[in-house]
Amino acid sequence: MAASLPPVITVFERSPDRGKGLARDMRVRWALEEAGQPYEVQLVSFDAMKQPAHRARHPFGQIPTYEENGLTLFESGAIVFHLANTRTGLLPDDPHARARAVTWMFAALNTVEPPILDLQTVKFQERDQPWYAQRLPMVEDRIRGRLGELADRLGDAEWLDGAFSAGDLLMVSVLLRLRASGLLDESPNLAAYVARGEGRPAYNRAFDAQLALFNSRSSGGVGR
Ligand code: GTB
Repeated sequence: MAASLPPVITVFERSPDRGKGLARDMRVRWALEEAGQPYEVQLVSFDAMKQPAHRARHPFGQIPTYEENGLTLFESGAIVFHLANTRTGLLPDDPHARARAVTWMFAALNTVEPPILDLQTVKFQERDQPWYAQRLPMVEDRIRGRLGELADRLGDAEWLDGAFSAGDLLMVSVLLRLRASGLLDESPNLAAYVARGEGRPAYNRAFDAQLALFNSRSSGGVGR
């Protein structure tokens, strides 16, 4: 039987986050590492992302995408879900525990990430608007509300529902985007939860791979 080729993911040719691991290929890389699945990367420029060849993979002209054995996927959450369903180590076997872990995947992407994305929009695209100073604290307070609820549920548990799962992988990935804002540090148990995620060997392999890529594409590379 012919050996199957490793999956290929698309990533920024030169990530605008300068290797901080904030682009959404990082969560896919992390899931691949948790599953022990070797993979290859295909670099795409901002220009190439909008060309028909890439839009055939991704209708919205973005990264990441995932290709394996004739299957093409986009949306980081769907890719992580596919990996969780086809490999071990990302979802529990017990059907109820599995359904709850999937619920946390959705919660990360549908309930926790949207206000965090609003904050990015305010900070990076709306700074020159006359209403910026009013809008910023409103968005920050919405995030505080969500983080408070999440912190209450997590309590002093290690992970959201028993053993580490793809739900934690996505939740930690989403929360990491808040680090620069200081909001995460207002909830010490969430900050510790994120640090636990970042401490996982699979996270570190994924982080180092994307950083090495960024440094190899840049003059005067950066560190962690
Ligand atoms: N919902 C999709 C998913 O989860 O896969 C969203 C995909 C997405 O937003 N992709 C972004 C992209 O391709 C990269 S990750 N953008 C190019 C475009 O739309 O033209 C978002 C991102 C970008 C930059 C930083 N950063 O510089 O810190 C962080 C995250």
